[in-house]
Amino acid sequence: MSLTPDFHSGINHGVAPVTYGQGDRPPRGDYGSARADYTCEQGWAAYTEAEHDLYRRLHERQSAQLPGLACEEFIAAVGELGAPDRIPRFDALSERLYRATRWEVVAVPGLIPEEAFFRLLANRRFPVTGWLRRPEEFDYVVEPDVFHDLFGHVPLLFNPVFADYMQAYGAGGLKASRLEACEYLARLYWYTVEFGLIATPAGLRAYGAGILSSAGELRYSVTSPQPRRIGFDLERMMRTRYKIDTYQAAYFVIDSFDQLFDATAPDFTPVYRRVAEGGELAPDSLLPADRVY
Ligand code: HBI
Ligand code: FE
Repeated sequence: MSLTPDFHSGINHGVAPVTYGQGDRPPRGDYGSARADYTCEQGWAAYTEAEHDLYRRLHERQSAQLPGLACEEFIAAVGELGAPDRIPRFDALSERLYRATRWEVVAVPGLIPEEAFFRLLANRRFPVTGWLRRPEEFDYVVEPDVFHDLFGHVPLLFNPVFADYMQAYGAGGLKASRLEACEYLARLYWYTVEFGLIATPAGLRAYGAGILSSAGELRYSVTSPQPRRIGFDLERMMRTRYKIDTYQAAYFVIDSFDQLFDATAPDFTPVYRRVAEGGELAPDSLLPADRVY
């Protein structure tokens, strides 16, 4: 896969999410030390001063560009990660997070199989990769590292409605893995949790972790005239393929986190059937029914 750094979002999941580990790159991280549920120790003492400093510089660069681009709920919660100059200890962070929404952060060696991932989310345990990108990956890293998972994903887990959506997504995933609908859920995850936008009275704002942890895609997703921005439509998103190594061609816009949570209420079996019948859509497709921003 040719990786041209100037056109990358700050993160993508490198391996095609559904065919976990079969991507053209071997999984990165020490999976030998992981438990049966794929969790492992964070190994906080092993981080070097250079790694803490790289984390500090990543945190500083992203924090500077949040106003006017990140949603208010994210900005209000990002401070919960703790001191911005050192990689947080997951156990201390989990104590704060558990008090807020009964979630905890658990260390994993990197990307884990869908079933294990869904099961952790269904149990309100968010998997955070232990390793940090290398200095030469400052602007772009293929796999999710500790900065993407912590800075991108954890702050919104302090938001009660979003926290419930994440658990509902995990619970739905456990059912989907029996229905072979993992690809549809992976797309839903991608266009919401990773690259979602939310409409606010002040304009569109980012809430997706892949955007919020990206040096360039945060501004691009909210302000560039190039990508499509389409109103949230569950089946439309489940039909739409996504690109994993460039900025997104389309972003989907929710009206509220309640809308996201409410969408997980119905039984997805008929949804999956209609998605299968509807057929796949290219990332840059446009349908007559699309609510375009
Ligand atoms: N594993 N550690 C980790 N983090 C993820 O975000 C992740 C994963 N495995 C699979 C996956 N995401 C996606 O396929 C989800 O859509 C299931
Ligand atoms: Fe992610």
